[in-house]
Amino acid sequence: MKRYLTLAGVAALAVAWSLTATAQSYKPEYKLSTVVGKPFPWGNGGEKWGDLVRERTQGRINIKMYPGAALVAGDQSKEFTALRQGAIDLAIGSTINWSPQVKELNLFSLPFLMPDYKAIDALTQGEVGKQIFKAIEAREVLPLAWGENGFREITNSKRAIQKPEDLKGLKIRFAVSPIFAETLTALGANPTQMSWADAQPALSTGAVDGQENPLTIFTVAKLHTVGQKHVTLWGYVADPLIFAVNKEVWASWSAADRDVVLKAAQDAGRGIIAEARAGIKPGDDDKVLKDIAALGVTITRLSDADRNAFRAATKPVYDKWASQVGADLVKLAESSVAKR
Ligand code: X2X
Repeated sequence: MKRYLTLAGVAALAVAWSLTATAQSYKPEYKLSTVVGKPFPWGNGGEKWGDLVRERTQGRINIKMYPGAALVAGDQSKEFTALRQGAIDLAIGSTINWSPQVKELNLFSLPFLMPDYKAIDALTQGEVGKQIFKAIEAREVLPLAWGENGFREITNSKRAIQKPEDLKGLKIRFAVSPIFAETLTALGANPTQMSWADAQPALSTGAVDGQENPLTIFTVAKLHTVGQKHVTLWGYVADPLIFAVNKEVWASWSAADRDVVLKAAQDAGRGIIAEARAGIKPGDDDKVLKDIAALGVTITRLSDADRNAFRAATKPVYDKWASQVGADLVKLAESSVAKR
């Protein structure tokens, strides 16, 4: 008997094929990389992003967070490359960790560029932020939204740091990017690069004397228990976080689902920023500072003159790196900060 398909049969087949295609192009799990998990604000934001996306896509997109930079065996400096190449589907990355691959991200590591939160916002939410996103896209990764790790304060086990001379000879761990080595060297310290995973044991054995990180990292990681008895609020740099997705993964999703992922990133990003800033503003909202002091940790604040001494000592590093980052971008950043 001759077999042929009726029009209705063809249509049914087309629907079946497109369903199969959809099922095949969506993976059962999308891997999200972060350096720290819950209950750091960064990890809370990662979980929130996944939850919002799962909920708003009725489970079509299932994001699982891998903290500890686990998808790159803990080496946070390789996260961006793994995201570009597809070993990582999505990431919330610190500008510091991605700066070896995207040199423009060293902008945020220029010492004393950003004096306050308004300055961070003036950069990330303005024209500078747009140019930074373009620079990331030019490296074939799609940036979606901003978050925040925070102002990085210096801590150590030896003494209170009030002026550059106090840093002399201290072994200080930094995460990634030679700008940190140069800044710390300009201040007389001995910088050592290591991952976050290696930093905590190194602090605890005294292999290094100190480190620099936002206060939310200090409190959640309980750095006072690994000898960090002195915190100086110098706010020399701040690292924003960037929500991003691998380009092929992005292309595999429907337009409606992409929109969900984007909006959820923006929502989770706002949540991280609020959490990263809560309780550490000198003045009315300083609960975290009080909690740290209650642990027996000394908190050192800088006068304008003190801060200017650090700024002057690191000025050559700023100038050198301004040209590496791009003179025009740095000028735009400086004027955005001045106008904030
Ligand atoms: O390693 C660090 O210091 C951390 C957690 O702040 C970053 O990933 C940049």
